[in-house]
Amino acid sequence: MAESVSFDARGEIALIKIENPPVNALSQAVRSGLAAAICRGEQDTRIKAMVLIGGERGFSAGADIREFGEPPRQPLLLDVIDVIERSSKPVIAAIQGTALGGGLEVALGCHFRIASPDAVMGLPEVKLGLLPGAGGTQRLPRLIGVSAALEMIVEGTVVSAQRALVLGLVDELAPGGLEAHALDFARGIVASGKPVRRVSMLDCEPSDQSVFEAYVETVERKRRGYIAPLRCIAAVRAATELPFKKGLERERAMFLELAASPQSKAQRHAFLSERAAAKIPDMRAKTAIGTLPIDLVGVVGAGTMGTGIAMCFANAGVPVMLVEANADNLERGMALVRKNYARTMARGGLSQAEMDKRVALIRPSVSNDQLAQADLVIEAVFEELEVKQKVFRMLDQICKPGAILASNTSYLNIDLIADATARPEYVLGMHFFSPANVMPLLENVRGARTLPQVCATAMKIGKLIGKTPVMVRVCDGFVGNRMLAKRTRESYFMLEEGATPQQIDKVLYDFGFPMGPFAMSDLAGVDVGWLNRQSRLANLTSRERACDILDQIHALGRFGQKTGAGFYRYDADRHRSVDPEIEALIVNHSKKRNIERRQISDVEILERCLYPMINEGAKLLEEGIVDRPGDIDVVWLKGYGFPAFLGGPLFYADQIGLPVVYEALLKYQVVHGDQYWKPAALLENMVRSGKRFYT
Ligand code: 3H9
Repeated sequence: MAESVSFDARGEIALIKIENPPVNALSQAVRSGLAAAICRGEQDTRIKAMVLIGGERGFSAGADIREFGEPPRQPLLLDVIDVIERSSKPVIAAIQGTALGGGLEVALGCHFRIASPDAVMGLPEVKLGLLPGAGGTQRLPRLIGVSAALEMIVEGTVVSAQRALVLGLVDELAPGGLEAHALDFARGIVASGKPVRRVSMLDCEPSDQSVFEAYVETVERKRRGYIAPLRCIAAVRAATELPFKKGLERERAMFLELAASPQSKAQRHAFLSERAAAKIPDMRAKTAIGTLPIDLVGVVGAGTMGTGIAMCFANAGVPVMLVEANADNLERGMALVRKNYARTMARGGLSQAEMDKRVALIRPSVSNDQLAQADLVIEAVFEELEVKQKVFRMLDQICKPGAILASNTSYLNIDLIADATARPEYVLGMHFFSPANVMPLLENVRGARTLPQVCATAMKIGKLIGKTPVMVRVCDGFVGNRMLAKRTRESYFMLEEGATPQQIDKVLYDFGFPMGPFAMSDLAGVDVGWLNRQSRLANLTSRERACDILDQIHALGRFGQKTGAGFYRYDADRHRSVDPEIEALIVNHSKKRNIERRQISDVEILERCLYPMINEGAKLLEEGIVDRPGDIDVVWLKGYGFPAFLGGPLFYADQIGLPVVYEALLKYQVVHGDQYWKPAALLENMVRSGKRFYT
């Protein structure tokens, strides 16, 4: 028997334990170990029942994601689960930690399921561009009903043990020690002679077809462009229409189709890149690097960003001082916090007690002295170097030695900010994205002198507050905004050359972004974009300065959705419509600049929006701003709505072929000049040597 599954006879009960750290993924060794253990239990006449349990960190996180893409290796999980379910002796799944994907499918193949109260269960395959391919789509609706199964399978929702009990997914909770409880439970089953319950033998409740149609409609709206959720619905539907075995065949066929699809490949890449981004390569070997304790956080500035950041910590149960010199601004900030929580509560996402608890964790103050005890202070004041340096000078005086001082800057040089202090090794960037309490990305920026321990702490704290942290180095705009600036530049150039905001927005929307650059600008605020442009005018080329469409729209007081007009016009419900006034403004602008307007094709729009970003990504790698292409993809997936089914800009570039991107860069270089379109040396080298971003 493989070592990753142990078999231990405890009297007449066999304890079968999966031990495959870190998450008990169902690798080939685990699958064969499980099948062998069940057979051994079957054959051993002293054994009357079996308990299946996961060692240490959980039951199982499902199929081994790293095995996907390789030829399937026997035994298949499907067959192992069949062996479990067909066992003549009761098999009890004892679930602690996580039972996800194939892990939950194994539990569904068992005859009984008990769980510790802190366990969580789910079938999140859809998030990897897959469907549960080991019977999950056929067994779950039979056990908990079609509606609940659809929610778990199509949305990948993970449920708590308490909810699982209500749904009938587990038979009992084990508040004490799970292993002892499971052994007692098994003995009870043996003593009572209770027959085994095979989920595959249960009837699947017939379901009204409109349930499926409604789901399809929701998925097409909410998960635009994704194939897997639609296949998930079809698989559950098959459970209601076909006998179990036929349904299983249908599920398997769709699983194989999805597993081989580019979308799933991209989504698996996104999953693994996210995990890889959490580890800083040049620190991995230094095992002695610890992290600093963060028990109290300070946030300077109670504007939209500052309050959002404070909420992130309160949500994670970390006390946070919110400091703002102006009492009125502070009160406005706290009102915003309460409003945001109240909105979550109204949607059913938070109880009153939990909301009160979180608000109480945010301690407002007008006095900087309150920051003396903070272990980490995050500055979220106006985006101007001198302003930030002044704040850091003050923080350096007030904060205790060893406290980390972080800037939420989205562009500025962390090293220059650190120069304002006598502790540059404790200074770094922690770039949150707006709205900070919602957006998952945290772009951590290490300065030239930032201590490894400080970097490691920032990564750990990022994970603690539920963000996806990525570590980058100092450059103008870091990874995300530096790449975005290239897309923004081309979008405006195309406006003056002949495109319309709605045309550009539609191309990017159809590509899979939640919205295009102009709809985005209206949402974020034209005034916000304008302020940013003003602060960066010195960095712009003469053509970028002259392409001042944003300035003109700003001058009309059209600040976007909040004023009912920006690049578009908005009604009271914020529904968008094209505004002829803006079209006229753009046409007039082209005329004044002597630019002859022309038809710009959708292909050109897409190329001119995406390829400069890919080129800039290559430059970021070349300059060592990031260590891996995956870090860039994660920044774009988590911070800018790049569609996960395309895996991020650099993964996408590999898929369409780097020579294709390179040739297009050369084509535009001829028309628009070296300044904007010169291919990165790294890209050129990769194309010459037939390499890709990902091997
Ligand atoms: C499936 O089951 C298909 C079946 O229906 C059909 C089959 C026929 N495999 O996230 P973390 C690694 S599809 C391999 O940082 P956490 C992860 O890469 C699967 N490795 O920890 C990382 O490795 P490293 C459906 C996996 O505590 C390490 O474990 N299941 C897998 O924050 C720690 O991960 C899922 O989609 C895996 N399945 O969160 C569940 N899972 O240290 C996916 C994790 O080398 N997993 N790793 O970077 C998760 O959601 C989270 O990892 C989990 C732990 C909640 C389990």
